[in-house]
Amino acid sequence: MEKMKRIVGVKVIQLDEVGSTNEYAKAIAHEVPEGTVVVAKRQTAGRGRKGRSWVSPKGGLWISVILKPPRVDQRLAFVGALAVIDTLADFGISAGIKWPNDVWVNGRKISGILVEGRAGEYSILGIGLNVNNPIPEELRENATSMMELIGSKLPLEEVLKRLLLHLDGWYRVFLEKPDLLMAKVREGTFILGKPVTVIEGEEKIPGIALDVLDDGSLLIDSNGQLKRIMYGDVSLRLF
Ligand code: BT5
Repeated sequence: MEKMKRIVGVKVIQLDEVGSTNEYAKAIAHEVPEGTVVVAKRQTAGRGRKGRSWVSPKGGLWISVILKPPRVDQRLAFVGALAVIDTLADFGISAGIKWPNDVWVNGRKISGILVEGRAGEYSILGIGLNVNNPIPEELRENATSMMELIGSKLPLEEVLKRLLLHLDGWYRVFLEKPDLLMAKVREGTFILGKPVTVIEGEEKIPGIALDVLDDGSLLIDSNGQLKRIMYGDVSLRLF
């Protein structure tokens, strides 16, 4: 069932259940104004990047924001990540960005972001944030939720409200002062200066993460060679 509500001035379409809020958002993107948000209590086919799945039972925040910037820009993922970090801070949780699209707390993932779009038409900023939802056994080692960190259930609508306010702020920064957005990303990225392995396509590249460049790419020093990674998966190496 679809309900429409305004939260902090934002048009929010609320669904009880959907396959993926990103898919739903894409289907209606042409008919709704920029900034419209789709939120579902539960996703049955939540998606991550590269066809991976995103576990989305009741209790979490699963949202997609329909945006219409001049072009599809992967840096929109940072708008999502910084808004999630600020939202977590509002509830006393300190979090960092794991390039390119995750938010982590104490070595575990609390939020994942998926940007998809069609050039010249729309961009969908999908955000999954574990709030009160249970974390399945197989993800426990690497994933956490706000409830687990705080020790009690959180008011989901209040978390959504905070997230929407921060998204509005960071989206404006992205449009008007992208340099400031990227400076904040660098500040919030905890892998910088650390040994990492980057998986880019079929390739596994070991190196030291040096910087996030203004275009959003990751600069690493791989055995003395500088490499710019546009899109990939990063894991921290212990040695
Ligand atoms: C992501 O992909 O992290 C992007 C996730 C985006 C989810 C949102 S929810 C609203 C919107 N609608 C959608 O259908 N998607 C977006 P990736 O970097 O590929 O990470 C996926 C991996 O994260 C999986 O392979 C699991 O290992 C792990 N994972 C799955 N569900 C998780 C969860 N709830 N919490 C933490 N980790 C999870």
